[in-house]
Amino acid sequence: MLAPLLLFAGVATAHAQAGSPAGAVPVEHLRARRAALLNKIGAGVAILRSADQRSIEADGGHPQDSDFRQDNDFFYLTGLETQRSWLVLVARDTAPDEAILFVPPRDSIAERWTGPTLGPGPEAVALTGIEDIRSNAEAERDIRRLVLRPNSPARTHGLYIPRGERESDIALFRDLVFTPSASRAPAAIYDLRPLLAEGRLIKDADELARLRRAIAITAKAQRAAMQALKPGMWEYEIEAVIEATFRSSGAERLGFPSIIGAGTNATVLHYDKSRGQSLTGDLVVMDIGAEFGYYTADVTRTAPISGKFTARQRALYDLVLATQQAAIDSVRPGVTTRDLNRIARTYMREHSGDLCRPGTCDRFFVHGLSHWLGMDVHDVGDYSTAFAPGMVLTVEPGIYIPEERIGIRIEDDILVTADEPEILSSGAPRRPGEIEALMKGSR
Ligand SMILES: [Mn+2]
Repeated sequence: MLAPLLLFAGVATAHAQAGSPAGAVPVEHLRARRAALLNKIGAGVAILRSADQRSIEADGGHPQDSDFRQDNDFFYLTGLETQRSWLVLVARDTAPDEAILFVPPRDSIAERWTGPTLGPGPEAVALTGIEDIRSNAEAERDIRRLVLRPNSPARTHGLYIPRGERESDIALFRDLVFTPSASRAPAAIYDLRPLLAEGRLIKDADELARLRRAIAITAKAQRAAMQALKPGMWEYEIEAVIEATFRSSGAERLGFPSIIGAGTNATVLHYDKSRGQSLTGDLVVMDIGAEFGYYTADVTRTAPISGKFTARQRALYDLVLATQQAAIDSVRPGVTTRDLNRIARTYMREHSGDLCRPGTCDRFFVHGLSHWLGMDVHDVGDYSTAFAPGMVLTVEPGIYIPEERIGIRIEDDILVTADEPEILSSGAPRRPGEIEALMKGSR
């Protein structure tokens, strides 16, 4: 071990993301994302705030991961993991657009505790492609002046901020929205979030690379879990296999709390307690997602704890699988999630046969079929948007019959292309024969 004095001998110059398994976001992508947003705004000023470090004591969090995760929109536009930072984008009709970034100056005392940070300087310029990077020391005052000066596009066209819960928590937003003097107020206040959501809906090459990694890691965890399953196993033991695979594969966080439900718990849609013990003959629903480089997977598999589906389980499973396939086959540009949902429910109803008498099995399909996937597991984006190449969505039908201890959900992550959709999560087996073969091979 090194003596403490040696440990503290120098302040490294490495930036905050150094060593991230996902690496930095290429600058050309960051520039293109900002340019697309500025283009949507046309004329006006947009302001975004970074996330802050969380206090485990004050914020009621739990020490399960690091104390900081960047705000998704801020990361999307800057690629930075700096705290207490601001991004100001100025869109003009005539003059060139402008980007100004405020980040905390480096602090050698603080860095002894939390490691090297990225201050204003050439390294930050190179990482972000933003030329104008300033210290955040007086950021709120500086931004207020910038926004409210007489020729500001905010005064002539409007101010764009993320409206909602953070608006009243942040003093600068509060000042600009609720109490500007009448003679110096922004022309109008707009919500920045829908414009950002439009951009984030279509994944660029770097986003897709991160998503593919998150999904590949999650598929690997599904296979590891299937190989580990045995009757009597506790749900938390299954969860441990999954999350060990995530971490050992470079995933830095969970995209959401793992849902591992055996038997009756498999019929509880967002069951995340993982306290139950499996019984021989149970089905286990595993709805999991690793986060890699700020992007999360969301893949669900249902496996028989004993290694083989019963005839009844198999018949219901085959119906869910065929329903899912019918929906996936219908993913094409121009289709909407509403169309897909109708296609899936109609398919399940028409192919139920006698399985769910009296009535049809779609009455046990009690949740939505699809959601957008990206930086958030239920990613941003308007659900009436017609599919276009580069969008990623889940397709996840299910059947839940608590009286029979049967819960089945199959969920895959689908990339919309100009033609056939791509199943990004095909690394996790979903045909019953493949699942049984994988489980048998491990016994
Ligand atoms: Mn999902």
